[in-house]
Amino acid sequence: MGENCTRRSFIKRAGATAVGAAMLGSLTACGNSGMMNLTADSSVAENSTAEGNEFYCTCGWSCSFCQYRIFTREGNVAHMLPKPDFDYVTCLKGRSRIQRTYSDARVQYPMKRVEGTARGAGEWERITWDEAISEISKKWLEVEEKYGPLANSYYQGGGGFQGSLNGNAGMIMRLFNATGCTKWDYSFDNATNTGLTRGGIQWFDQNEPKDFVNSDYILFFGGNPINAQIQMSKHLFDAQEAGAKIVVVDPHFSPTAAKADKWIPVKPGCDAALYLGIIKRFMDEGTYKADFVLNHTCAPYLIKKSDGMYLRGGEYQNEPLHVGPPFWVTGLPTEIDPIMVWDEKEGKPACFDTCQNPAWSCPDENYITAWDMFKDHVQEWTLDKVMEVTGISEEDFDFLYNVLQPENKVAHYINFGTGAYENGLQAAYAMTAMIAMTGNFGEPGRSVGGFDCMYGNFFGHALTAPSNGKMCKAVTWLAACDIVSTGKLQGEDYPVKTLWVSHGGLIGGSVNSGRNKREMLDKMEMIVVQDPFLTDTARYADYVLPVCDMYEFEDVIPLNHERNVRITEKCIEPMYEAKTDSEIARLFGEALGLADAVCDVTDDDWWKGTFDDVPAAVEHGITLDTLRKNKLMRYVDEEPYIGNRDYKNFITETGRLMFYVDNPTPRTPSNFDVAAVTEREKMPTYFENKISGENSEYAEEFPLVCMSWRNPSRVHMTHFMKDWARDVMPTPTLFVNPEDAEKYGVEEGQDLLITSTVGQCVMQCALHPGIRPGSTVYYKGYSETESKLGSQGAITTDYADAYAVNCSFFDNRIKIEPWKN
Ligand SMILES: Nc1nc2c(c(=O)[nH]1)N[C@H]1C(S)=C(S)[C@@H](COP(=O)(O)OP(=O)(O)OC[C@H]3O[C@@H](n4cnc5c(=O)[nH]c(N)nc54)[C@H](O)[C@@H]3O)O[C@H]1N2
Ligand SMILES: Nc1nc2c(c(=O)[nH]1)N[C@H]1C(S)=C(S)[C@@H](COP(=O)(O)OP(=O)(O)OC[C@H]3O[C@@H](n4cnc5c(=O)[nH]c(N)nc54)[C@H](O)[C@@H]3O)O[C@H]1N2
Ligand code: SF4
Ligand SMILES: [Mo]
Repeated sequence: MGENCTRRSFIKRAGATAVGAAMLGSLTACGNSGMMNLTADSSVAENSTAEGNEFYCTCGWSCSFCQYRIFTREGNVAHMLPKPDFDYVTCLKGRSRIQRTYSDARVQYPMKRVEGTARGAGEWERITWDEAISEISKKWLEVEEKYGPLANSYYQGGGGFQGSLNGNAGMIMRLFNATGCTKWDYSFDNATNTGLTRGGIQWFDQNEPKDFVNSDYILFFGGNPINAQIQMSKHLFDAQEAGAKIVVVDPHFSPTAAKADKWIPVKPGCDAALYLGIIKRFMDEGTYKADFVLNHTCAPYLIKKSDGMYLRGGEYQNEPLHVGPPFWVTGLPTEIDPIMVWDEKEGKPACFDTCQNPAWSCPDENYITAWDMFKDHVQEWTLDKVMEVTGISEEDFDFLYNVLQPENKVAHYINFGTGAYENGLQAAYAMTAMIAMTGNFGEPGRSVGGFDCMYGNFFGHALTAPSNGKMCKAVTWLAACDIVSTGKLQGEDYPVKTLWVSHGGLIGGSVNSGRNKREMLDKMEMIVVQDPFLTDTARYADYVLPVCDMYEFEDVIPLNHERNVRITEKCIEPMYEAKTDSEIARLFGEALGLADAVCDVTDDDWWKGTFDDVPAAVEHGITLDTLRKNKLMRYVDEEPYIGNRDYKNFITETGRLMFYVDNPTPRTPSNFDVAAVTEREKMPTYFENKISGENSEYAEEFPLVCMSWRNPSRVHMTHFMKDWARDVMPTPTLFVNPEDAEKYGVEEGQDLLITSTVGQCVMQCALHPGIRPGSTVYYKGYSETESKLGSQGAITTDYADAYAVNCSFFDNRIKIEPWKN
């Protein structure tokens, strides 16, 4: 298939503007063999009928959900500016969406792999929508008939569009739920959340970033907002100007550490040990906030020494169930079997929620309080041991301990960096326990939270439940290869034969792409990818369906971080033959015989369900119509919003923070050995990571720990085509400390052959003294088409923790050598 610059005639007309000129500059060079597509038919967009020339669009990627003013000319997007009353400026990534939209990487028509050619070979046949729908549905139904509904499977990522109707939790989920197919749980971004949730912190009930100005310290754990939430970081600088100190705990001198007042370097994957050491110090010196610990944590709860379970009212005194806190997910009332505490005055166990005099310690030798249990547990974390395991200096340890003192107003900002290891859940669980010592939240300047663009959707998604009552069955993608080879997970049948992907790319977005291709994708009887662009994953499909991108449809995007909802307006007609995800869901709903279950919901129903069911929306008059008028609306009155006031929002059974959990459960079932690691789960525990750990069995052969940073010029894999953002950093790069470069005989600018425990790729060497010696960092987001050999997705392990079941992207080791092509 030949290459061509698809937008030639549009550019000619727009050429008078600076935008047009810049486009021309980069597009004349267009010619990346990986981005071959069918011959373009540019007349479609040029005959566009969209009216007017100024719109508001929300960049619904997983970084900041910025809302922008978009200018169109003759039905094409010509320019993008900040919204007049908006705090932020446009970012280069968002701005280059204009070029991306018109790039030749756009999927223009439904396409089918040419029969007899290999997957990924790039030979496509153009088919009509009718043909695509009928062939795909026919195969889907045949497979379902022969092997049952779970034989069809659906994968979606986390980085794609997050709109309510057309995003990954929109109509498309209603369709797949209605089929009752297997749904792959992408299994990233989960360890931190699972650890915080186990401890009881609702990550996303945080103070708005605007409130940073009220803090004495803003403390970053595994977060790099200068790359990853660039728009939010404005509030950091405002706070710094107002006198707040920024403190960053990070193995590397990251771009955020570079802007900080204090950088605390630690060894990778050791944070849990650091936090346990700080907890011990709080306990040793009695500086914890005692009334908070006693009344808002599990400290006084009684554990039976006989079996390690909590003593409960039902067992102890036939106590009827008590009213518990409303269930945080649904808001519905709960009933609980109350945990007992030791009533100091009465000298016997009493229910935690009625006892006025709970004791810190229990004199009855049958029981031990969670406080005493945890105190024993952390004793091993002496300063010397913490320094040895984490590499922190005594001075930095003291500094952190002093910063965390309850009298300081601290904003704890927790992101994903500590979570991308086997022990990532424990890092977050330990962090919860550390914060439990100070109760430092719920007021201006005091908060716990982090990046939550995608995960704090205040709408819920009521209409993803189809009328036929069916639901997908979620299983972890990390088990996909094993499931396909055995047909089973934990004894249950998953005879998976087909795969459908939307809103994500498992090649590159997930781990160990080499194995996934060989053992999963290559075994599929049909792969369908629904994406606006010909991504690595789309190129590996049998059918590719063209989807509308931002600018081409109307939708609504909530930004929990700032407690508001934004509209994104349709400003051009769908490009080529692209359809919106909701339209595609309805078309396949009909073709799969599920019209009654899927298509009975109109767009109007969707919006009604979205807003009318959410009290905060009703209270604030938010409907699609008011949003069309106002463009952005807040759904809380308070500004800045302060999370978890009065400590009412801890999301555990008893509404208290927990550092002892008697029945820890894995986040989701997997093929990892749960029984082997159960004991360590009850209390926050440090264990060494299997791969990146210093004493790892892999350390000798693969001496360098390898992890990724968010790419300042890309959002995940969305800029592999020629656009302005890609021009900034066009080459996959590995940052290496100069000491290591010398040790391993590599040089600046050299192509490096990188070999990990599972695969290989080539990246260019860049020397960076800010990278911790013994480890390396790459900017993620490069596609296979941009790599000289292999790809970044091929070098990450699919080994993970049995409880977190979360991609250990950073729990990785490599060896490097100059690449001889
Ligand atoms: N090595 C390494 N790998 C990582 C990570 C890491 O730190 N290191 N981080 C992981 C994390 S946290 C994440 S969230 C993932 C992200 O991984 P993915 O979720 O796979 O992210 P993307 O590659 O951005 O895929 C999103 C896709 O959705 C498409 N898309 C955009 N808008 C629409 C739309 O409206 N409809 C449809 N159907 N498609 C649309 C885009 O073109 C793109 O192909 O990457 C993970 N992978
Ligand atoms: N430009 C851009 N922005 C994005 C995205 C993107 O693709 N591009 N993706 C979005 C998505 S989906 C996500 S999930 C977020 C992720 O946002 P972040 O979690 O902020 O980003 P990361 O780069 O994954 O890692 C954060 C930091 O953790 C550090 N780190 C690594 N190991 C450790 C450790 O053991 N201990 C500690 N304390 N720190 C460690 C890293 O050095 C890095 O500085 O970014 C979002 N924003
Ligand atoms: S790429 Fe991210 S930071 Fe840039 S405009 Fe889009 S949402 Fe905002
Ligand atoms: Mo993510």
